[in-house]
Amino acid sequence: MNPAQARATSGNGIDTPHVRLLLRSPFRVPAEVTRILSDLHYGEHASRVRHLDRLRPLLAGADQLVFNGDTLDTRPSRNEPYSAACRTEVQDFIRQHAPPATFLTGNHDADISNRHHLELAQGRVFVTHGDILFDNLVPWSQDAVEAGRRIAVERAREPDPAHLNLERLLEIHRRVARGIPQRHQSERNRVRFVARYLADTLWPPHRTLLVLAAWRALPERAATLARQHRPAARFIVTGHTHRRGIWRKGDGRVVINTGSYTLPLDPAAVDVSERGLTVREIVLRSGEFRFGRTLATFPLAAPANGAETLGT
Ligand SMILES: [Mn+2]
Repeated sequence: MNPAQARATSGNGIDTPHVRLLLRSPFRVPAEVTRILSDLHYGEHASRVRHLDRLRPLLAGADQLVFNGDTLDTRPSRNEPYSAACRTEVQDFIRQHAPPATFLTGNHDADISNRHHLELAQGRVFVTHGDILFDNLVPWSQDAVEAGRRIAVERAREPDPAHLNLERLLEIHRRVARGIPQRHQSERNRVRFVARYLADTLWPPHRTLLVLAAWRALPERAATLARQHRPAARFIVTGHTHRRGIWRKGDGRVVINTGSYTLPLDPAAVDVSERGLTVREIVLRSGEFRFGRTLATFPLAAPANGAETLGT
């Protein structure tokens, strides 16, 4: 593995300096921006990232990037050369055009790095792809039953299955996700892709209900995960269900889903700096992804009076 590949896949070069910066005084350090994107699904016909160059406007103004899972599909495929080529393209593009990047794993790219989550701003921002919120990875998929079975088997093998820490849970999800082969994702023929996509996702009709149920479930499950495993996290940033959204929970936590670059839904980007957290919509305009409206901004500075009760 050459150094560029190491940087693109290991995920080790970003969080340490960033965390260090965030620990310094806000008066001495310029606001360094970590930008979080997810669910590019590069290489799949359904993805609107047909060329990586389309992403160029999204790279400006970020000091570091976090790809929060499902950047592409690296699972076993009927077209391994294609999947491998997509991986190389992404790595080369990031190396040439982007600031330092961390790839967090998703269920489609469980081997893209060994990082399954990330904490920013002294743990106030917790970032993970989001399949950990579902005991079967992808409740709306035809793979859900098998994935759920394998996860249950793996969990039962643990010495204390009822009290697994987050790292262990994520490891199990990644191990199982790696073993679920691609379906329509690597199909290059457009007509066959559409046929397989529809077969995989629209039939039987109640799959739509499963998608809606997952959309509904995600915010509360994300907040619950934080309460159980990362009580200091005020913001939980996920992707996975492809539904962009910002949900303010009753306990003050905010759950943000950065959506997806696949049709028909829209993505968002989250910028984290020591000053705050900004969520912006991303629109496809003139063949490029660009920033659209600002959907929300939140302050991140620690309260001087210590009045904040979250995480205590
Ligand atoms: Mn996913």
